[in-house]
Amino acid sequence: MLDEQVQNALNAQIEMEARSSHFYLAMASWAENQGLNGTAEFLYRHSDEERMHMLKLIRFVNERGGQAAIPALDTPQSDFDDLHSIFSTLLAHENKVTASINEIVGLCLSRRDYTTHNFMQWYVAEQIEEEALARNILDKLGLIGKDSGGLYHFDRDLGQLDPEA
Ligand code: OFO
Repeated sequence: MLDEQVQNALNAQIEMEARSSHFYLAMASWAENQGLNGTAEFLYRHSDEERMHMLKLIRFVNERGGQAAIPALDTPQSDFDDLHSIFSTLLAHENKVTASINEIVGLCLSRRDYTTHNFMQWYVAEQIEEEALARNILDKLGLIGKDSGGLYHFDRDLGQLDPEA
């Protein structure tokens, strides 16, 4: 049986992953409406990936004899100034997700739930990738500045980038 505190923390994480998916969906839609089709593709895939993170948690909670809670979601921010604001918002959001995952890992140790601790290692590794990717994209945007040719190539390249890679 899943420890109640651990279950509550995992259910809060399910909500966080669902909000990530919803948030990146709003960003993808904004990018598509700006004609930034490569960025939109990348963000649509990123949104799908977050849904997969949520699903993985739901299934784990249920498999361990707990009850996964499916959350209601608020309307996410849907208007952005530019790509820099999109990706800095995304990085700030991922930093919060990392902090939340670290809290769960700490809780698992204090509750001696080594099974969930082991399961959460996948998320720990995933957050390293997600933060590095967002930082890398922001660095590229910084190099491009206001150069529209650079932006064209950036958008095209991002469309081919796998957020999972
Ligand atoms: Fe699920 O990693 Fe981002 O939020």
